[in-house]
Amino acid sequence: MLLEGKKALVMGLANNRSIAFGIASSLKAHGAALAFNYVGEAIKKRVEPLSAELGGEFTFQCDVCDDGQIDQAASLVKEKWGKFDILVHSIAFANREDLGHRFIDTSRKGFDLALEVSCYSLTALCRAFEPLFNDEASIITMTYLGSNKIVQGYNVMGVAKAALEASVRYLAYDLGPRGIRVNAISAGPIKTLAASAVSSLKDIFTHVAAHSPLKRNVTAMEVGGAAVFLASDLSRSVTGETIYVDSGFNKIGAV
Ligand code: 1JT
Repeated sequence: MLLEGKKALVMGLANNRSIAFGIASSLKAHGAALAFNYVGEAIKKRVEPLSAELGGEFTFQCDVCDDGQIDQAASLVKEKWGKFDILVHSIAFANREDLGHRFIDTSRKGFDLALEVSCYSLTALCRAFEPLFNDEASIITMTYLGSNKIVQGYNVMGVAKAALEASVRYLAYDLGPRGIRVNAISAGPIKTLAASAVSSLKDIFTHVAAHSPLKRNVTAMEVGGAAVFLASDLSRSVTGETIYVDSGFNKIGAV
């Protein structure tokens, strides 16, 4: 098995439709041990049964906006596992009012919040976990096409994902000397809890199914396949990269 003996921390699981769930299932299928975070009591109630279903070894509270909780998470992971091999960052947030309307209307607070949760959190987690990563560890985050193309309504999330993809490159540079790799997966639209916040997404699903090279949408399990590749030794020279798992949609100019 590709990930036998590897330990994977999966951050951002909300329910069984989460991209984090597809990734965790795939990592487990290839032999990885798992642990999950949750943000508050409501999410904890959902994460614990899913963690049990996936044979998770422990769960822990970690709100990525709170440095104290990040430090506590690092202490707990150190106590439970010592070192670990795979970090999955599948976390994003923006105020609903900042999606779907005009980007120009994004407030300072809305901008800061989206970038703090969706982008800065990756750097904060990498720094806190740096001493706990085994050499040749793999860090994986999630992004979306709206980072480098206009996707009407994605707005401040597009700006946050652009900054996230740039963060992936700089983190790859800082952690590279230890063989630690940092990559992003740019997934096509998937019907998750986050996606349900967006009314125009229905049209995007229809558009991808009609116009992408593969003429279909993607699943969280397919994203999991790319995550297994990035987590494993098969990708040992791939770092700072954004891999598209989107039925090839990003390559279309006009049809
Ligand atoms: C968030 C949300 C991050 C939805 C997201 C996301 N990354 C991708 N999606 C799906 C999506 C969203 C929009 C879109 C196209 C795809 C919602 C909660 C905050 C984090 O534009 C039409 C808006």
